[in-house]
Amino acid sequence: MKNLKMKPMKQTTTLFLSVFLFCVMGSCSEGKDTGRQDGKPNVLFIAIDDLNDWTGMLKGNPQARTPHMNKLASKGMVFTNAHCAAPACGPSRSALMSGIRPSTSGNYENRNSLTKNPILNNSVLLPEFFGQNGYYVCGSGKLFHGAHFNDEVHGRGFDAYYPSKTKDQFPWIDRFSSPRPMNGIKKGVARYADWGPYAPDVALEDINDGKTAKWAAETLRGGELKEPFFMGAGIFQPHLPNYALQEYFDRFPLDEIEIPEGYLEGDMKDVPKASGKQRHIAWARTIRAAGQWKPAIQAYLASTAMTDDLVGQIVGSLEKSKYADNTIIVLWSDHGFQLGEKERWAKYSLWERATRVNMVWMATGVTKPGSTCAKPVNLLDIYPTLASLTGCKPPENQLDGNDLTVLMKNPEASWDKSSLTTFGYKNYGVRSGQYRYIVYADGSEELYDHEKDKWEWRNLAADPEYAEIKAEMRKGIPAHHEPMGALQGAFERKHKAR
Ligand SMILES: [Ca+2]
Repeated sequence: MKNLKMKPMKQTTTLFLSVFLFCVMGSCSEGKDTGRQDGKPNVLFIAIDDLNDWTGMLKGNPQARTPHMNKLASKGMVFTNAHCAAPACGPSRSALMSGIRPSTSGNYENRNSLTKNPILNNSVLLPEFFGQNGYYVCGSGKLFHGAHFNDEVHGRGFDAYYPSKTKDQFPWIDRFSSPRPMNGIKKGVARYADWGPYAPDVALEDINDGKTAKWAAETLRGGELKEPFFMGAGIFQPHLPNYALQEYFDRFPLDEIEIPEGYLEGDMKDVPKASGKQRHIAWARTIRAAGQWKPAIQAYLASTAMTDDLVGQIVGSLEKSKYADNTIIVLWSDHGFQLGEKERWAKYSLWERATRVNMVWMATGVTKPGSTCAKPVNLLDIYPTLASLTGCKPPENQLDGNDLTVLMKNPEASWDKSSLTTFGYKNYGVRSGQYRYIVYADGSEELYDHEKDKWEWRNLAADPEYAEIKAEMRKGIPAHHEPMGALQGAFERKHKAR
């Protein structure tokens, strides 16, 4: 399937060959000629920010309402044990877009630079990869980490970016139903950790995520894209602040909101102190003390429901377009989020709540509609999998991830890999089919058995009975630990000023 290339030839032969290649690649839809001229499928790449497993397809919270994502899942394939490469926007997206894991690149945290990191800067970033393979590459919204995009990447690899190649859209607009902070918490949480409804006259297309979705939907429906194309659409919600239209808050009445099932009083008693050395956000305590736990959950659910409607706009438009039969869809979120579990209101940890992500694929003729796969996979696998599905040869000696097409064809295929999440230098979380193993830079450990303990309440690491399991899990930890790479300009200046 790899490196299928064609030279120009007479049109009839080209048409015959493109249909033939399309079928060979397993993408032939009932023998229908889709009109493609070079045998390569288009790619629709949908990124969602800070969306944890509170979705219909991952079933992390029965109160979540995501009908459009569920519908996409029913037509494609969901990886139910997928994890991020790093539990923060910057390093997660740098890893996904380069295919290089943080321990290889040294890009561990949001303050790390992408372009000042020679390993990442010299890599072929995913949009560049598609450009080099003859794709028209366009995008909008948050695909890279905002600071990387605005200050560093500047639309690198994109033929077009809406509305600008050099400046990302601001995540929210200043038209609210009441003065900010709308949650009434004036101290103890960052200013952007707010939530509440927009003013009543604000429509979806007025807010920036709505503009991204509208651009993607209209561009697809317009039918004038040069093929093959790679289109990226990045939705910022449900990242904080959780500002959404009132109608989405109304879908989740406050008196029906339940606290997270994964929350346990005293859950931190058997957790090593090293976990607190990672960026620990004490917002959970502040939010609870202010009596705002349930309103904050309501806002996350509301923002997720709004995001889901935007996904519905984009995917619905693709389905109605002429590209419907020859476009691969991958939808992913950059990491999970803890809404009070383990005393955190944040991502930034190596626990399941922060590492588990949504990863949905639809590749006609490859993924079986409504299928799921529980093998441990990673966002790092997206780059090599897209290369495989499109028949484009991946860059040599660059990609750390795995090609998932073997699991797409057979979700029960033999798979001896675990999924690795890195946060900061030498802190690792390894997920297998059954266990999560965490080891921090100081050597302290955690081990959880997901068959008995899906919320990771009972740390088994000190139990000698699990010595062999731990040894097995350690095989998922890389041998090389690249030192922390260069910082972004703003962080560098702050560092020097100290
Ligand atoms: Ca994020």
